[in-house]
Amino acid sequence: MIKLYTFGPAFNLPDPSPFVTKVDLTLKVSGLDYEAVADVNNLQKAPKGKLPYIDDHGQVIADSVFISEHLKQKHNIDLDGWLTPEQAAITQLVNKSLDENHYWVVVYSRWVDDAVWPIVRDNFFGSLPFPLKHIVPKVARKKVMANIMGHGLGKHSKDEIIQIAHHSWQSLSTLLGEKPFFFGDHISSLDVNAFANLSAFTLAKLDTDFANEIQRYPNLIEFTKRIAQQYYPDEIDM
Ligand SMILES: N[C@@H](CCC(=O)N[C@@H](CS)C(=O)NCC(=O)O)C(=O)O
Repeated sequence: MIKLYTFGPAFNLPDPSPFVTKVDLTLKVSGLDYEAVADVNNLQKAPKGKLPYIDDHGQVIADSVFISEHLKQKHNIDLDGWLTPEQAAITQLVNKSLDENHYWVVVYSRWVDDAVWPIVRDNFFGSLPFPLKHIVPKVARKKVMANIMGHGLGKHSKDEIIQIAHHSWQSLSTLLGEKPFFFGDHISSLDVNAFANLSAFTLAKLDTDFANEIQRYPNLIEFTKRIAQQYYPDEIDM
């Protein structure tokens, strides 16, 4: 059985990481037999120092994109196999935009925003013994702050980051329209990745300004609810 290494559920989400959620949902949609191994210490064993990674009968693959590629090569699982070449190209680029830009908005909303950080800190680190519960979150936050600065998103003001988020949400909302999924009646990797990213604001029990702002796009809210109802009826409280 495939083992998927995750952080474990948080904030009413199957996983706090959009990348982990992306792979988890891909595996659910594919119907392959898999087991999610939830442990924050998985990070220490991760081949690229990041989650997710999978162990497929001894074959260890890190990174959500390479995991998808592996599922295609080894198990013939391709959520985009039915798309036209043009739709597949759009999917590639929108997925990159979600991974490389929207993801950092999610990171900002949790780790940088002072209004939300104490809740995130207690959720992630609250169960550590003294004095680790005071030291580890400080070190971790410093590292995330350095990463988001290095990426560049962290250099913007909160209002500017909200604007950047609106650009993604507006485009996704237009692309989705009133359809059940981005390309009609069937799920594709774009739906999976959009769910993984948008649910961080539409379904997470975290009262961020971003969660308020995304309310302007009812079709995106309904989209994430529909996917949650279908694939996470017991894990996500709606
Ligand atoms: N390109 C990777 C990104 C994975 C990633 O950034 N994972 C984050 C969690 S969302 C992580 O493990 N961060 C821990 C760290 O950087 O120390 C993928 O697609 O899987």
